Amino acid sequence: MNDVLTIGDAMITLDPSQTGPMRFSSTFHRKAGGAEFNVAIGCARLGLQTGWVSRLGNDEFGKYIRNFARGEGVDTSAVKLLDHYQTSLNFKEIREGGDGKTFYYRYPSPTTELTEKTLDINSLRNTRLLHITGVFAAIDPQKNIPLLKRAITIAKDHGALISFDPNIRLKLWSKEEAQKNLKQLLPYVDIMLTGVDEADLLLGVSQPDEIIDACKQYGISTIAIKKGEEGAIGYCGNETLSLPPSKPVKVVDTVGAGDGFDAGFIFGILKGWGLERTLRFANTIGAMVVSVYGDNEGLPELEEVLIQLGERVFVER
Ligand code: KDG
Repeated sequence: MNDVLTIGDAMITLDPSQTGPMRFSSTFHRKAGGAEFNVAIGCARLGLQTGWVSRLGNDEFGKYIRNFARGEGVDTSAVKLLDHYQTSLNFKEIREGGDGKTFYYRYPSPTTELTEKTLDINSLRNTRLLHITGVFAAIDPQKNIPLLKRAITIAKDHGALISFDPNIRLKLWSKEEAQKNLKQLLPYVDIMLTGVDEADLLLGVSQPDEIIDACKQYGISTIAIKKGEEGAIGYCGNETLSLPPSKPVKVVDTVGAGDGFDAGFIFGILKGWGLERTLRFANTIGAMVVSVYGDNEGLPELEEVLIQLGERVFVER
């Protein structure tokens, strides 16, 4: 039985060795990334039993990504490496201050071969929570929206919670396409994890109370609004909570912060923590991720978060 299962694409991420426009970056570090993949890594590092469903190319990069996930303790039994596909690539641009841009080389994605028929039913029946995002949906909405609905239905029928991060990437689809497709998933969602901009793109509202009301109309009972360096807002059981920013950190690379927040929030929910502790924990992880280069290198282990929160003392070993 997994605590968390997620479905999605992953890519070789090429991180520039200097900041500034990507066209002037002549050397890159080979890493791995992908929104759902990052959440899987984040959950596993915190100690959750985590599974990831995906398809990669049967090439050196596909092997690297699968082995990386395995090395982090992620269950990759539902990850298959396919001949005739190349593992996707993502070149990153990082500006001074940490903001990034992505340049995808991901069509056709090996996840083209992930269909309703090839879904791993067993893992969907055996997870406490299924995490889905708009990135996988955007890669092939016609196929992936019905696939996600089917996955959600199986997982929910077996008692799983559904967490959802809209993760709207306008390089993958238009706002209208994202709205039309992602709104179909919302009635199944238990936990919404969204940034303000994404909520605006998806729901057409940007004030926290409007976002909460719009989510409630879909029956979503737990909501986290990620506001980056401005903190976060949470809603659960009729309680709304506004959390100030966590301790300031030096921001070097913002990519993956939202995924780190998601992993932390999922951890708190599965541990049965209250809203405030869950939100603070998630927010702290988001801040830890932006202080490290890479999409998932800054995702902490549980003890590191507790030290950061001042709940445990750092002992040099
Ligand atoms: O959330 C971060 C991810 O988006 C990044 O690791 C890779 O751009 C990416 C994607 O589309 O998943």
